[in-house]
Amino acid sequence: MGFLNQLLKYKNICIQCHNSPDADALAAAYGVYTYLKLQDINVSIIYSGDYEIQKKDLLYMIDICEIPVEYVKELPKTDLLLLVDGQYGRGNVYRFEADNIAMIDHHMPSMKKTENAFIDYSYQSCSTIVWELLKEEGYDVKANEKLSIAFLYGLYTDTSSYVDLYKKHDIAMRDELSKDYPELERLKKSSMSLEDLMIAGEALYHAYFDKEKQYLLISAMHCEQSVLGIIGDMAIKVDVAKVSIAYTDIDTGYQVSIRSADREYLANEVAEKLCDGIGSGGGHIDKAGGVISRDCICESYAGWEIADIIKERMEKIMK
Ligand SMILES: [Mn+2]
Repeated sequence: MGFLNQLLKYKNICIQCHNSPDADALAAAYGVYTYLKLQDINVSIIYSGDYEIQKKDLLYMIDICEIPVEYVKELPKTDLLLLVDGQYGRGNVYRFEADNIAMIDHHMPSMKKTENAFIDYSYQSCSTIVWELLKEEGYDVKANEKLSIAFLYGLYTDTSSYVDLYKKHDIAMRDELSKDYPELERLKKSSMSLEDLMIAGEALYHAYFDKEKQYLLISAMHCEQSVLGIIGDMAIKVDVAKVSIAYTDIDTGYQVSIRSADREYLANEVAEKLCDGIGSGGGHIDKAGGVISRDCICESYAGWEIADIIKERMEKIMK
């Protein structure tokens, strides 16, 4: 029995996205919703927190994919609360009390494995996990164009516009679902807001350059992964930079995007070493990415600034 199938014992299921849902959370929720609906489960998609979705690309995604997501302050009556792209008890997931809780997530686990929690951070998007869970139940995702678009956009935004995409399951989903979708092209070209443009400009303006080791370190205010990717792509074009590292804070820690212009320092190796023991990183030889977990650095680098942790690690990596 697959993971989704075992949830069918609950007749009323509420799928909760993390606060300020992103494309990946919405797509993952929509994937689970689609399956449960087919099985005649009374199912809804909700999120809470301080803000309602405002980003233009997400509103367009909800519209064209017909994702029935609702912003709520109170949990509708439900037998099971199913969290996607987040974990119960985390700061970015509004805490509702519920008798039964399940989770599907691709972030570092903050709890022990239970039969109701599918948490695997070897996936780059939660959409990929749900895509696999649907396949396990014999559901043909490719035949559902709206869901395909949602999954692809979820993966796209969680991997800096596919640039940091490197895990095999995630690549397999992109390859299987990819098709000429004009709606998806439009989504991809509206993933940045004017504010993001300013964040990128500001981050680049304050770039730190290590003259001796020749790497650029760029701190961006809280921004989308796609923006980090754009910053990295631009920074690595600087003539004296061998490596560039751009990072931004995310709820669970820091998202890092790495570029390399020097074969002595491969981006994937820099990413792996930079995140070793405090998160996970990897990618291609010239472009890579990673995540540094706040919980991990609180343990091993208590009181340190993230920039100092990266500098200390780069000192060893580029020796
Ligand atoms: Mn995600």
